[in-house]
Amino acid sequence: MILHHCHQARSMRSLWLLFEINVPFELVVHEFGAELHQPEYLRHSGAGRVPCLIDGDVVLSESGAITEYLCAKYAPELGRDANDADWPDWLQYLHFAETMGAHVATLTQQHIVLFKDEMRSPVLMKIERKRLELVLSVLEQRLAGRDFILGGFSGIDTNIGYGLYVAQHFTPLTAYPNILAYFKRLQMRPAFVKALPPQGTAIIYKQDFYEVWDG
Ligand SMILES: N[C@@H](CCC(=O)N[C@@H](CS)C(=O)NCC(=O)O)C(=O)O
Repeated sequence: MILHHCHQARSMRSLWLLFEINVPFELVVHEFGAELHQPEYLRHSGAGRVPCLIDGDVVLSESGAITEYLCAKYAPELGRDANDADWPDWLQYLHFAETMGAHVATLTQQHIVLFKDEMRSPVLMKIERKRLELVLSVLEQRLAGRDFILGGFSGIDTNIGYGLYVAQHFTPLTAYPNILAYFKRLQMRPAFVKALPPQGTAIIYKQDFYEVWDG
């Protein structure tokens, strides 16, 4: 099995989950940017995105699908199926992770990828931060009285947890006590720590926090 990855990108979800499951795999690390748009890589992931997981003849390049696949095939205890009472919640929150993903991706574009001030939109930055905060308030309610999204650690927590790992760069998580406690719980997991970028490697988030920009 091969995972194509960029440090701090959504592929961190799949890397973290692979470490949780503890199956052998080969990790191929790319630099975030032009390298993903080379013809050789586009053969695997047509839109030039990470993650991309290759398992024999199976090629998947959606982090939610990879979570479903890895849990179903290698770690059913971390997944859910239609026979489980909390399967609807599994589906809802696995996909909800990409609602958060859309906002943090736009904020990443605005604050980091668009490197010249004239390319950026302070209006869009403010709107996307507000929309992210609304998503976080839903998550805050879900986590009231819970340690994890479902009844124990599951694959979903890698998808949601990665969203929080990025979100903390754009809005303070201290406004959400349940989320903060949950995120601290996740950060203590050895598999999460193993999925972090090694010291000295190229990363996307070079600052701890990106303040709303007023132009
Ligand atoms: N919905 C996809 C999104 C994948 C995605 O857009 N990944 C970003 C990194 S976080 C990427 O590869 N961007 C490179 C690019 O757009 O060129 C998923 O959840 O895996």
